[in-house]
Amino acid sequence: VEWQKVRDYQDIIFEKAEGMGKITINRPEVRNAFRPETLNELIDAFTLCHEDAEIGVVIFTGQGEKAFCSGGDQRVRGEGGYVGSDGVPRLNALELQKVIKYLPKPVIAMVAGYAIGGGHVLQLLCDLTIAADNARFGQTGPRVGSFDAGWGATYMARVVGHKKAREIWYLCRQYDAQQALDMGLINTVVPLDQLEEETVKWAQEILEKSPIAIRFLKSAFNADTDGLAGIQELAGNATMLYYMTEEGKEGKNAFLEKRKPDFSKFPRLP
Ligand code: 1HA
Repeated sequence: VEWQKVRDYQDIIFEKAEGMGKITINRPEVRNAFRPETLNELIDAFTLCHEDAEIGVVIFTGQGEKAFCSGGDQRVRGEGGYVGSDGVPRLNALELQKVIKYLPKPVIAMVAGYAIGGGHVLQLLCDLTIAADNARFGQTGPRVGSFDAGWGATYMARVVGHKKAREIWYLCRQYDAQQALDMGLINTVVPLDQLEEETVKWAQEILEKSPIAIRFLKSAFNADTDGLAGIQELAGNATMLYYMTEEGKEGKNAFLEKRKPDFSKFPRLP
């Protein structure tokens, strides 16, 4: 794939090609730990993927072979959150989680090496995860003085079941790629040198499918776990589809033409 750079960033790389976006955390010297600036750049790039009608699937990864992401950069952890260059403590990893979850296109985590802590929660929230055989997964919060009791805990329990999720969080062990696959935490394991090739293959298979079908399925999977916020998203997609119908257009046209709408021609199907 001939990746083309989309925009210049400091902590990440954002490229696209052939209907795919590719977002890479580029801080390999700290195992791709994120600081507030990294998260702001990720939110920006994922938002561009949301807006870009040419992109149908996003691949999310980390630079190098040692890590996908090791979570929050502990060197800038201050009182009340991670402190950026503006001096303000933030927990904007939670904002990024929302952006990934509500992006109406599949996001595939491509994991080589460690997906740990807040970095592990990010891979958890991606639609699919393709892992290299050197990948290692786990939470560290209760060991390093943190926890993600939001989706990090509750959605994990939906994915791997309560017993496994509680084990992962209470013991803070690491799991290799095969163990992660066996517990349903990821989708497949491939040799490290085939990681991108395999991930792109999965992305291309999705891109052959109906975009609206995929979009509704993603929002339905979200709606199941996200209460009214999930329904809001599912309903937004229904509205989009309704606007594309003649019935939906009749209401708008009648208003603009200052006449009574005539919905009589539209069937009330069983
Ligand atoms: O819990 C949350 C949140 C909760 C609510 C809301 C928002 C949240 C946002 C974030 C988080 C968190 O992410 S908490 C969890 C934070 N992360 C960790 O506890 C992982 C820390 N790192 C490790 O356990 C290990 O480094 C590793 C298993 C990922 C890799 O081990 P390895 O291969 O033995 O490398 P290591 O030598 O440990 O690390 C290489 C370099 O990267 C070291 O720097 P150096 O000594 O070369 O100068 C190391 O300090 C640095 N590094 C690794 N991870 C981090 C890091 N530096 C800062 N922050 C890191 N997370």
